[in-house]
Amino acid sequence: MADLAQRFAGNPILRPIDVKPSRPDMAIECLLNPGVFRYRGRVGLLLRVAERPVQQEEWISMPIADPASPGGVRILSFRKDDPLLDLSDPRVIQYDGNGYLTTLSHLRLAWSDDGVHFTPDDSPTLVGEGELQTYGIEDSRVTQIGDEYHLTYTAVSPAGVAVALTTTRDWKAFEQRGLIFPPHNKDCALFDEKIDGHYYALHRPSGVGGLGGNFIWLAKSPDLIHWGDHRCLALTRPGQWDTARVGAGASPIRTEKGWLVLYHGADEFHRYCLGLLLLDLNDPAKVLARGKEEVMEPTAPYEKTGFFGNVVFTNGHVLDGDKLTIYYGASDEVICGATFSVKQLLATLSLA
Ligand code: MAN
Repeated sequence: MADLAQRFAGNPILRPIDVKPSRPDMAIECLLNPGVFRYRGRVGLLLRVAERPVQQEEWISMPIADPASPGGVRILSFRKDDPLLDLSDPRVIQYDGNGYLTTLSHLRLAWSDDGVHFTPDDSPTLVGEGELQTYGIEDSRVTQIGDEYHLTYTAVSPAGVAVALTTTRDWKAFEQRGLIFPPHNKDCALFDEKIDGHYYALHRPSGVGGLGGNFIWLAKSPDLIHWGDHRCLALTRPGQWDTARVGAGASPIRTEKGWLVLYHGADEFHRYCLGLLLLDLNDPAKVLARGKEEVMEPTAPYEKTGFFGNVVFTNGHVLDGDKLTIYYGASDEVICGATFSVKQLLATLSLA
C-alpha cells in the first residue's frame, strides 16, 4: 500500500513532557487525539491529556473523577500481584469482573500561529463532570458552524462510553448540552454545514451479543440534540486492515466529488490505520466509494512504539485549498502532524 501522508519534519510536535500536569501528584502518561479548529487567525488543538498518579512500585493506581474527594479526584489502587487483576491492556485494566481506565483524561487547549509550534495552556479546559464522566472525557472533534464551535467527545463512566456535546463561541464560556448518543458510542463527527435543512453526524455505536460490530453510522437532527433517521454506512471488512473496528475522523470534507471522510480502522491486533469513504453531497447516506487500502499506516518509530504502539488516529484537521493538514495521536502517546493532497486522496478512489 502507498502511505500518502507527508509527516511534519518536527514530529512529534507535542509530548507528555511538554504539558503541565493538572496537579503536582499527577503524571501525564499520554497526549492523544486532538480536536482541531481555527480561531482568530490561530490554529487550536483541543488535546486529550491522560494522567494518573505518580506510580508506586508494586501498585497500580488510577484516578477517578469524584467531586466529593479532595481536589475532585479519588485514587484507586490495586496490588500488581493480586490474582484478580488483569493488566494485559495498558489502557484499561480488569479487576474482579470490572473495567477501569488506567488514566483519567481531560481536554486541554494548545495554540499555534504557524500550525506547527503549539503552546499548551497550563490548566485543563474541560474536565469530566457528573456521574457520566467519572472516567474522564476523550477524543474531541471540533466543528465550526457559523460562529459557533461544537465539541463532540467521548464521556466515560462505569455506565459506559457515550458521546457528549458542548458548544462555545469564544473558547472561554462553554455550554454543556448533555449526552447526544448513549453507550456504547464514540467517534462522533458533525458535518460542518446543514444539508437540506438538517444537521448530520457520523457516529460509531458498538454492537454486543454476536450481532453488529464497530461500524460507522449516520444520523440526522433538526437541532444537534435530537438524532434520528439512523443509517449504517460502513462495516468492518473481514481479513482486511479495518477488520475489527472503524470510526470517523473529523468533520467530512466537502469536495466536488462528494463528502470525503478520513476514517480510522483497526485490525484484530489493534493496529490503527487511516482510510477513506466518499459520501454523496446531497444525500450523505449514499456511499459513493470506499478506499480498498489504507492511506496512512504506522511506519515512523513514534507511531510503532509508545504507550500503545502501532496507532495513527486522527480526529482533527484544517484545510487550505488542496492541502489537508491532519493532527493525529501516534502510539496513544504523542501528537503529530501530516499533510495530504485532497486531489491525491480522491484519485485513490474508484467511483462507481
Ligand atoms: C478504549 C481506548 C482507551 C479509552 C477507552 C474509553 O479502551 O480507546 O484509550 O480510554 O476506550 O473510551
